[in-house]
Amino acid sequence: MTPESMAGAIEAGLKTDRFGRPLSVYEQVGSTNDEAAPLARQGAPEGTTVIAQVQTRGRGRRGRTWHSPAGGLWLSVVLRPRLAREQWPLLGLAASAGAADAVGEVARLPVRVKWPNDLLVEKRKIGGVLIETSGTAAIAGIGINANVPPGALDPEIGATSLLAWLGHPVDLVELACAVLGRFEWHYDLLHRDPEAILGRWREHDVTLGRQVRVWGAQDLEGVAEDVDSRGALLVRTPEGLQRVVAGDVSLRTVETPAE
Ligand code: BT5
Repeated sequence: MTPESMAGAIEAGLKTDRFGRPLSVYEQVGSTNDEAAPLARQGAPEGTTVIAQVQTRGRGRRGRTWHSPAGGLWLSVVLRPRLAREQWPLLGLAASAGAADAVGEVARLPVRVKWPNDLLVEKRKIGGVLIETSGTAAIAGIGINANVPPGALDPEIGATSLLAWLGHPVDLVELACAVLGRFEWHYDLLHRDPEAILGRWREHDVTLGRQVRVWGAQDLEGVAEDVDSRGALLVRTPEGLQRVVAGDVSLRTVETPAE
């Protein structure tokens, strides 16, 4: 599908109020977040969206590489949050809950979210969310390994794709419309009732109640008890309850004592 025909089909299928409008679709860019950031600085309206069929310099958090071959859905949305800055981490939870719902709707797969931003099918990563700031705007990047052939992702990273899981491709246009629609819905909910987004996120969550290891900005182990009103993960450790605002989390298998 050419970028022009993809853009036309998405515009025709969108049920959103703002997200996906206006929309640019490219065959290849470095990173869709890098395309969206200057648009935001130039005053692009909330919902402005950039989609690329391939990213050559896709990135994850802390400068990590995000593999973005053909077949995936790589998109960024310009946001102009009307939230206190300390609530901005909730944008990532809204985006991941929306993306998880969208994949569930289109692929009929139960997608789980792992704090802060991983989309998982079973234990494998099928997508991720990267929120960056650009002046007073935020750029929400969402990547989903939709029709990425199994061999196109490095086996080391434990990733999967919808194609590998289902055995057939999904309609990328339908998926893009669903992601933008469900993300907008969650984003609007976040503005109406910030606490409610936590409830929506928890419906998909695999982190809470689990023994976790956190590393990155903080290094600790304990049981993930909850997510607070600013999106931080609360982990019960032998030293007490720790508030984790950023970092990576791995889930430990809980050892049940022998009877
Ligand atoms: C993320 O980072 O999961 C955020 C990914 C966001 C990607 C979107 S695509 C559109 C927009 N434009 C961009 O340039 N980025 C956003 P993080 O939690 O840091 O995870 C990164 C790690 O995931 C890497 O270090 C790899 O281990 C793994 N990884 C890389 N590519 C992957 C892929 N395609 N599928 C699954 N895992 C991957």
